[in-house]
Amino acid sequence: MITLLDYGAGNVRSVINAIESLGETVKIVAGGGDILAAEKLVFPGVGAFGNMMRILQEKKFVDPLKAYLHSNRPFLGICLGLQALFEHSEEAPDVSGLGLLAGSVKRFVIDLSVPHIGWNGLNFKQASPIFFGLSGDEKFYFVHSYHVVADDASVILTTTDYGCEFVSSIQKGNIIATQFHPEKSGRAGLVILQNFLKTTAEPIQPVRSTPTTTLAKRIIACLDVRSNDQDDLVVTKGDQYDVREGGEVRNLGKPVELAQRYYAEGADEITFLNITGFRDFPLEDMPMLEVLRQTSKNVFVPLTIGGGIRDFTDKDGRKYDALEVAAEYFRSGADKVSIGSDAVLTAEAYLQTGRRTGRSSIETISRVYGNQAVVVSVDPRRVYVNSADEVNHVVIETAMPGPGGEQYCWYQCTIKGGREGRNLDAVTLAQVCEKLGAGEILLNCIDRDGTNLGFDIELINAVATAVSIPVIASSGAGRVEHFHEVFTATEAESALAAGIFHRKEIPIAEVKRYLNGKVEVRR
Ligand code: 1PR
Repeated sequence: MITLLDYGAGNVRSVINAIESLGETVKIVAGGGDILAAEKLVFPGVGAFGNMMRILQEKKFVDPLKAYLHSNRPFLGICLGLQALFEHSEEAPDVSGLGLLAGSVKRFVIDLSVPHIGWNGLNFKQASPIFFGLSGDEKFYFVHSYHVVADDASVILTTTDYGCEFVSSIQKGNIIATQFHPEKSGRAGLVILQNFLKTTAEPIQPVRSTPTTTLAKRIIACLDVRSNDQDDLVVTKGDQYDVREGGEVRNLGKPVELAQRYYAEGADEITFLNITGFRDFPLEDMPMLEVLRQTSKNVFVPLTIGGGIRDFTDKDGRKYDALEVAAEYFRSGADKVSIGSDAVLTAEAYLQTGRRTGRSSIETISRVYGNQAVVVSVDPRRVYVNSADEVNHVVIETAMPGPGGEQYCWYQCTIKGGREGRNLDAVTLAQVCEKLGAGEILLNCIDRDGTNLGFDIELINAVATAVSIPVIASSGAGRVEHFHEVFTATEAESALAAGIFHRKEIPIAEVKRYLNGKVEVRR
C-alpha cells in the first residue's frame, strides 16, 4: 500500500494511475495521522511553492510530514515534492519549506526559455536502487522554472544540464526526490517508480554515453475533438479549420484509442482540443473529462487539454470561473490546460486598460497551478499589407508575397475556432499572455492547418523571438523534413501535428528516426 499526499493542486491522478499500473494500491492522505501511519509515502507537488506550503500548513500536514521524513521511512517527492524538502524558495521568499535539507530553491537565470519544459537526461552522481534497469541515456519529463541548490553535495543523486547544471534528484537515506516527473516519463519513468515501490532493487550508477544532457525537441500529437452529428465524441481534423466534408464532421477515430496509439508510437506529449468549447461548456460536456480519465490510466506522457476554459454562467444562473473548469480538467488527468479565445479577450482588455485584473483565466490558473500549467493556444491568420506602417500591429516582411504582390503581413488573432477575427496580432497576444502568467504558447496557423505545406516559419520566428517562454509550432506538417526545418530555422521547442498522424501518412517513430542525429529527440 502506497500513501499519497494530495494537497489538492494539480494532476495527482496520473501518479495514482502510474502506481496502480504497477500493481500497487494507493491510499490518499485524509489527515496528518495517515502521514504518520504511512509505510511508503509519495508526495507529488504541483503548482507554486507558496501555495503548496500554505495548503500544507492549513491542512496541518507540515508537522506529520517532518516527523515522517525524520523517521527515514521510504519517501518519494516529485517536482515541488523535491523543492519542499529545502529551506526556502525564491518563488515565495516569506514562506518556509520543510527544511529537511540545507539549501534553497532558485529561479533559472539562463538564456534559454523558462520554464524548462520537456524531456532531458540525467548525469548520475551516485548509485541508487531507483536506477536499477536504466541504461543511462533515457530522458525524463521536466516542467519547472525553479531548481534546488543543495548545500550538501552528498545528497545529490543526479544533475541535468539546461543553461546551467542543476540538481535533478536527491537521496538521503530512504528519502528520494526528483525534479522530473517519473509518472509522465513513459517507460523509463515507470522503471524508477517500480524500483521505489519494490525497494529490493540493487543500487546502480548508470553511465551516460554523452558528457552533458540535452533537452529534446518534442513531437506532440494533437487530437481535435468534438461531437459529430450522431452525438459521438470523435477526433476530427480540419482543412484551415473547416472540419466538415460533404456536410459531415470528419471522423478520424476515437479519442482514447488514438491517444493510446500515439503514446505507444513514441509521442512526447498529447494535446486534446475540445474545438467546440467556445459554445459548449466543459463541465456540462462530461465526455471530454471521461476521455481524460480513461487516457491518463495508461498514457504516461504529459496531457494537455484545451477548449472552453473561461468564466461561464449556466442556464440556471450558476456562475463558474475558469479556475473551476481548469481544476476539473487537472483532476481528470490533465497536466496542462490550453486557453484560446479567452486569452485573446483577456489580452485585449489588458491592452485597453494597461492593468492586470488578477482575475483572468491565465492569472488565476497560473497562480494556483504554476505558469507551466497554462498554455495559450493562438489561432492566427495572415493578413497582407503593402507597408510595415499600414496597420498598428507587429508587421513582418514576408518572403511569400500576398495575392496582390504585398510584401508585408501581420497575423490576426481569431476566437471561436477561427470564426471571428480580432484587432490584435499574434506577437502582441503572446507577449501579453507571457506577462500575465502563461507558461507556453501553442502557435497554430489557420492558413497552414491541414495543408501539409509545412510550418509557417515566418510566423513562428516572429513569435518565438518575441517571448521567453517555450513555443509549440503547429499546423501544416506534411513531411519529416518539415520537422527538421522548424527545429533548425526557428527556436520552437516542440512541433505539433495532427493530420499526418491520424491519416497514418507518417508515423511518429519515422519523424523521430529522421531527426535522430540531426536534432536532439527522445528515442
Ligand atoms: O477557444 O479556449 O475554447 O479553445 C478552442 C481550441 O480549439 C483552440 O485551441 C483552437 O485552436 C481549437 N480549435 C477550434 N476550432 C478548431 C478547428 O479546427 N475548427 N482546432 C480548432 C485547432 C488546430 C491545431 C491542429 C494543427 C495541426 N486545431 O491544433 O491540430 O493545425 O494540424 P495539421 O498537422 O493537420 O496541419 P477555446
